Amino acid sequence: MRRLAIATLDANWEHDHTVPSRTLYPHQWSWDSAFIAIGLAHVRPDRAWRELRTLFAAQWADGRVPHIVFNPALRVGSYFPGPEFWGSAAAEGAPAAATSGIVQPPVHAQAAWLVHRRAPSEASAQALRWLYPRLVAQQRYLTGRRDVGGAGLAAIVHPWESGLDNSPAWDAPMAAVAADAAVMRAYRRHDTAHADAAHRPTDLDYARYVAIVASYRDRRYRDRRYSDQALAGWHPFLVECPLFNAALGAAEHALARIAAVVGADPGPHRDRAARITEAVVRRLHDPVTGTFHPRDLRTDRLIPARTVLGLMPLILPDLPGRQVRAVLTEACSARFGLAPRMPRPLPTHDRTAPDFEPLRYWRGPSWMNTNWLLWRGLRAHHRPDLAAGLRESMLALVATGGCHEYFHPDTAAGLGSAAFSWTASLLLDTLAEG
Ligand code: 9WN
Repeated sequence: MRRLAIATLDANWEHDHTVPSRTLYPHQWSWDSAFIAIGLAHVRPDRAWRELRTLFAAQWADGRVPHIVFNPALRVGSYFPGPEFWGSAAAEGAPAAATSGIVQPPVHAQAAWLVHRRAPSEASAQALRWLYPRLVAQQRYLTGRRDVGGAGLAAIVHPWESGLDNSPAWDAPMAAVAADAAVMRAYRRHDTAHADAAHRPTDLDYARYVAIVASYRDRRYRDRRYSDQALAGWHPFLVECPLFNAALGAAEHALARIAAVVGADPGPHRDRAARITEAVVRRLHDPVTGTFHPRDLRTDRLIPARTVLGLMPLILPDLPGRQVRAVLTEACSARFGLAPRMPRPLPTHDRTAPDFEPLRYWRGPSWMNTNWLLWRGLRAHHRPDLAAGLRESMLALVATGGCHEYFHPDTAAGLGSAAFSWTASLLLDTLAEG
């Protein structure tokens, strides 16, 4: 399995970054690169730093780290929506490279810390010194311009920003986005040429994805908080996501550790981490269901769907005991099946829900990254029994399905891309840290 993982990452290496998949995602993706660096640290540490440096070289002047950095060498049409659709060059403060204008969960500080901790050296400390101000700027953007709700959390402006694109969590806010599936006749979807359409988002989903991007792009991705351009006034999709904001808080914990290495003050990071955790609990935890839910800022209501996103605040090391227990109850229920002995890792959606779909992308299949995050959270909260059960099931998943992008949650049959980078890299980390 280790050999398969290394071969997958080597085959997906593209001169200064790793593509998530040669067929489906041939450019550089933001949170993929963080997960990829974590695995590369075990086998190709120089490349791990290169991966993060390439991504942050495309950071915008306002601090946003784009979710896609496009490879200019690829032909038009190698991914939809491509650079011509995003039009980043017309936006103020965009880098020279063509990028998207949206972000993904900020798991990069955590990744940088893990890469350094794996083999601390003068070279890794130097890499941290380069990254530190950039990671701080990323946090400042997210907790500043993106604090649309005014509570110290970041709002996502597109389901793609969550990383769990078509999660049932987004059905309600997406239903309010005006779009017609027929507009997709004007475009050529690239994903359905490489993966089974029944395993991917629908055309109506895509019509809405495109409409939300167009709305943001046409305002040149401006998102000042207070002005006639404030996002709250016009943007059709604004949500506080538990995974995204748990990553935001975990990043401050990682930055506190990085600060100590680079000679900066860890104190402000610890303070910010505490404030984010408090806000995640206050704004996103529902004492009735016991789990966390996204908050739709358009209605100021929690979204009722119980998806794997609701378990992700477990990655916050300072999550209060009450919420830790509640999340573990949810994770160990029939909805998700966490146990000291478990045949399969967690699915991405509540197995008992009527809209659970075992084959469709983020609406049921098991993914390595959400399970890896939960595994880390279980270890941080001293549950070695559950962490060990989950780890075994993750290894069995890849042993059965290979380095696929996602997996049937019962059979572990591989779905989507057959050579997916973060499956490979997180497998390496899971194997190494038994
Ligand atoms: C849109 C690259 C990315 C992941 C996301 C995953 C998928 C893109 C797509 O692929 O999203 O960003 O085209 O479907 O949902 O989490 O980062 O692997």
